[in-house]
Amino acid sequence: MTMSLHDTIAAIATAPGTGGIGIIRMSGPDAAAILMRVFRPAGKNQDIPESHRLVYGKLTDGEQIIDECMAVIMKAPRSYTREDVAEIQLHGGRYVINKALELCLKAGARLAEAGEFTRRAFLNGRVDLSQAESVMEMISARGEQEHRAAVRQMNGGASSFVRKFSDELYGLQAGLAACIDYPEEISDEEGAGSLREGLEKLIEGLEKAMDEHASRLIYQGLQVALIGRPNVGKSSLLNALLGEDRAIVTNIPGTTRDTVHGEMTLNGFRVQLTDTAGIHETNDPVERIGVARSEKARREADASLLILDGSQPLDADDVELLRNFNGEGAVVINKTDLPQKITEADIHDIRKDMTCMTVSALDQESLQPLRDFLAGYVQVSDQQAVTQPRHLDAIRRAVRHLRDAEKTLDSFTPDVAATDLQAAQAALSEITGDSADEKLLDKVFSQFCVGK
Ligand SMILES: Nc1nc2c(ncn2[C@@H]2O[C@H](COP(=O)(O)OP(=O)(O)OP(=O)(O)O)[C@@H](O)[C@H]2O)c(=O)[nH]1
Ligand SMILES: [Mg+2]
Repeated sequence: MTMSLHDTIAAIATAPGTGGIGIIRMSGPDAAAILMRVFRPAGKNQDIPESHRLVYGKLTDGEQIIDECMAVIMKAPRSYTREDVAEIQLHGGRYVINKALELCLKAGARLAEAGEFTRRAFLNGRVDLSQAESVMEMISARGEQEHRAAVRQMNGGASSFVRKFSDELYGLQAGLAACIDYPEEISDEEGAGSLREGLEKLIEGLEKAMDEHASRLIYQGLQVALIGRPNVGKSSLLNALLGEDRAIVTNIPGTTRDTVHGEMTLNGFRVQLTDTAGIHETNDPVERIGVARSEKARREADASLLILDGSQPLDADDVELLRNFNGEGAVVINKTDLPQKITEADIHDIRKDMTCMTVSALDQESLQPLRDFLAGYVQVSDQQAVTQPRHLDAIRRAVRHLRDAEKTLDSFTPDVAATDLQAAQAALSEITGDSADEKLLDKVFSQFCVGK
């Protein structure tokens, strides 16, 4: 997509549907002129409003009045896009808002592409690419931690971080260029030696900066599966943890046939709980599919809770599940409100290594240790790190190119190494957008909504 920065774009900035107010936003050299074709200020003064002053008036289609409204002009460069921006605040009815947009388009504006306002802010140098991205992340944040990551990025967190590495890399590139240009003064071994040291340091720094675990937690949440044989109280625990009546609970074994999902928040992170069909040998074709899904949920989860019914002695299915349990998670003995037939010691006889908790789905307070256990998985260091998936991808590629450069140094081909370093630099600059091509920008901004 190649677009002109010289035309004036318009879009509805507020969410679709009916609201208290709706906002039309325009940006570009003709924003003020177009506004004045559709907006009539109240009172005698019909001049273009002063910059950054909200003015009351009417939206008109020729002589016809469409709505009462407020309008504001923000002259460049003191605006979101650094261009002249005009906004109209109307009553938020669907008809009125669409009509207002149509009037602006008829008066000379072009409908904005997704993310085009923010793209202009980027192209005009008001924000770098990762800051532009953070706008969309702010809008789509579903939880506190996602929001926090967006704020960090909006304040230039990722960029300042990456620029530091990029500067170091420029240093190495300069050193290598000197080796290539002045072979008489710097021997290959000597040049390669100091370069290798610099590369190692840089790779180490970049690898330390990547926090894949935090990234997964922030953008996807923690996946937890509740597993166990039928009737132990998996669905009851799901409902109790969520505080809502999500899954069907009955005293009939085999009640849950399909996986049931629910989401809760711990430490500001999203935790997705998956209740599963009770696992046991069965000939019922529907149950068998359910059991297969349970096993899939367990494989895909970050952690699993193996639920046992404490009011019943361990049976063969329980023991088999215990023996085969692998990966992260814990054993949860449920129904402690009833007389108990299982102790933690029984569990540890079979699996010494597993954390074991006792709870009752009927007693919220008894669930606290379980919540605390899960909260242990959603701790991330507050250290500034790179967590945004696109940024992680760019750093991973940069590291790969740096490793290639190391290898080519071993074979004393400095010009090949120079190409690798350049490729690494290019990958890093994708994060800040310092040398972003159209394709990359299209990819980033296509995820935006129109009007932002
Ligand atoms: N007393 C007591 N009963 C419980 C507790 N948890 C669950 N139950 C009961 O145990 C029975 C089975 O509960 P469910 O939550 O449906 O069990 P499930 O593990 O999901 O069972 P399936 O879906 O068949 O695999 C129901 O009658 C629940 O009311 C508990 O902590 N204490
Ligand atoms: Mg169930």
